[in-house]
Amino acid sequence: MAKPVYVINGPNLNRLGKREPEIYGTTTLADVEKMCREEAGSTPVEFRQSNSEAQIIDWIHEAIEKEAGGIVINPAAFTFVSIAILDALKMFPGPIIELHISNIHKREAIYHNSLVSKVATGVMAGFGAEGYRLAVRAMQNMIATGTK
Ligand code: CA2
Repeated sequence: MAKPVYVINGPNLNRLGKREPEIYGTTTLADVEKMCREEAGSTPVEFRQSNSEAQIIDWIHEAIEKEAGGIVINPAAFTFVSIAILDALKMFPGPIIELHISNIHKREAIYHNSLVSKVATGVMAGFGAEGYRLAVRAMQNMIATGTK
């Protein structure tokens, strides 16, 4: 059995497709989960969302314990403020993809300084919800090639 890929989503992303479609599109998080599972094929996907920083940290610890193949994470607003999430990700030995639906660099300055980028293997932003499909594909390639 292939090692699972964790896809972890941060605060407010449960509202995806329901608010601010001009920035985040009309795809819902349930649609995103389906896309990730389709793209992953036989690779198991642990798809999670929480508005709580503590819960996200616990899931990163779970990914470490379960020896996950990789983590795709959209930490949403925690990206820019959470040293605790950064510290948890530092403990994960495999590849990490930081993903944002919008192009954070084109937005206001508060969205420019990602803490998570300091530990991510790769960073993706601005591909809309489709970015998740691309991220799962990229993650499978990282796992297959041993990229960290
Ligand atoms: O573009 C992204 O994926 C973000 O991580 C989304 C975060 C924002 O703080 C980051 O800078 C970029 C905000 C998530 C808000 O989620 C919503 C979902 C649906 C409707 C409105 C907000």
